[in-house]
Amino acid sequence: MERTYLMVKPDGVQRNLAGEIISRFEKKGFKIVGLKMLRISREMAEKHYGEHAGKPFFESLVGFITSGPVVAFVIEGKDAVSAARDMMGATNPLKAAPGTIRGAYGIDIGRNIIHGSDSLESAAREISLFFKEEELVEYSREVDGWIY
Ligand code: 3AN
Repeated sequence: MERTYLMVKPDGVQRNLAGEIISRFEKKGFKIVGLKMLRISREMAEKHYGEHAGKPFFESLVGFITSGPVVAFVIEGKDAVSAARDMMGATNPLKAAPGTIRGAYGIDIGRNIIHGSDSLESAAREISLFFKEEELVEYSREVDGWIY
């Protein structure tokens, strides 16, 4: 079982898409093990997007992600990291397949609605950046192991 870090970005919250997005992961069968709304500080944003430091869009990326509240959540399940990336769609929403989250709801690469960790290593790093250990819950569901 894997865990991955997901975040409805400020544009998704502004557009009232948070519930819809969380719902897609619930309906797919992933288990939500952490969930909160927060306003990201500049310091956290620079850590989170560290790999993009120096790129031409870095300042606008940090400015955007700190511009309003986000909804951060952690899901758990089989191949969670890559499955969530597939459900999100390509970085550029205009290139994202229509059934994906970005393909369904976005147009602009700078406002692409959702973030999801791109590897198991990033997932571990991002989960610990945004969630304290005690904010993540362990629980079992009746359906664990046999239904999605
Ligand atoms: P993804 O979010 O699909 O993992 P990354 O990690 O390559 O994509 O980029 C992180 C974020 O940086 C993207 N979600 C997007 O908002 C922004 N971004 C990436 N490439 C560009 C670009 N060429 N112009 C503007 N923003 C970009």
